[in-house]
Amino acid sequence: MPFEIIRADITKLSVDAIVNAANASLLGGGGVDGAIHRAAGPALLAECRTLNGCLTGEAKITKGYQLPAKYVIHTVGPIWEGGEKGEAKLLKSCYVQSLNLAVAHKLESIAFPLISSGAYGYPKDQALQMAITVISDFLMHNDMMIYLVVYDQKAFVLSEKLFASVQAFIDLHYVEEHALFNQRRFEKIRSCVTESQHEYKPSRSLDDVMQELQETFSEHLLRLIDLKGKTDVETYKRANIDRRLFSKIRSDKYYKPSKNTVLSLAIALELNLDETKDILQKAGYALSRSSRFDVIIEYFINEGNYDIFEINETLFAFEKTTLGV
Ligand code: AR6
Repeated sequence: MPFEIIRADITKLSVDAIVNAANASLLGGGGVDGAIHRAAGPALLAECRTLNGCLTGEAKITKGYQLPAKYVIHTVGPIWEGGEKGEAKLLKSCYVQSLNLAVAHKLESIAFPLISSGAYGYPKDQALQMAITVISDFLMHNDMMIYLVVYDQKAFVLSEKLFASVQAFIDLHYVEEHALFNQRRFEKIRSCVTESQHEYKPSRSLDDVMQELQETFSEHLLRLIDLKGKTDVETYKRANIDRRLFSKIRSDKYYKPSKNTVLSLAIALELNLDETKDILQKAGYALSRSSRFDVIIEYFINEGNYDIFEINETLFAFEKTTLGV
């Protein structure tokens, strides 16, 4: 199941569990901890008192009380002391232990704040990278809807290098639309002229063409999955889409997916630009140079970078929206 980065107040989310970036006493504090206790009401503190605190890197679960979330998973992140004191290992453990608790309680959805990135001073870009890495590894072997909640504007920092190259690609391609339109028109006219000068020689048999024409999006996708030697599970996980959505596509030959779903699957199958355009066309869509979203996808395909979580990090930074789900 998928992973989404969202900008929200975690106390407002209707998920099975929200994660609290707590301190070792588990008796409340500032930041997200304070906000969760305020929203949950005093019964949360009463239950926390029975837990005897929590060690750094570990996690404990309580009910959600007045929160829309059913549970709160309290975890204690490391205090940043320069990075040489095992902070990364401890931060990783916070995510892993919280996710393990969620599995043990058979939870289907969970929302994390960026643990340690506030009062505890962990550099936000590294905290974000850690969250993304652990969550994406986990999702390769587990089914859960996971939200990573980014609260303040500054929390979201793409690596400068990636940001600069995506920005350069957008600048080059996005603004070129007008010139491109004229160029396309010119090419179309030219190809009409050339075609009329040549005898039409079909390169494929009529049967082949009919076969291709009749292939629906669903059939095309299933054929590509086989062709690329992937499994269904691998495909929908890499696409960051829900297993149930994938089953619908598989069982309904005429399923009409959203453009977002098609692009997610194209990334999962590591399709090149032409193959991506083909599969989009099967579902009635096209890549547009006047959509920044599409230009960013094109950038990653050109780079041969099919890491959906890195793509989503970038889409979120530029467009406040992501692939999959
Ligand atoms: N929803 C989502 N994220 C939030 C919210 C919210 N309502 N409020 C803050 N954040 P912090 P820490 C973000 O300081 O660094 C407490 O006093 C915030 O922008 O809450 O792990 C505890 O009791 C930041 O990115 O937690 C501990 O003593 C992230 O949540 C100590 O702070 C974490 O910031 C823990 O420090």
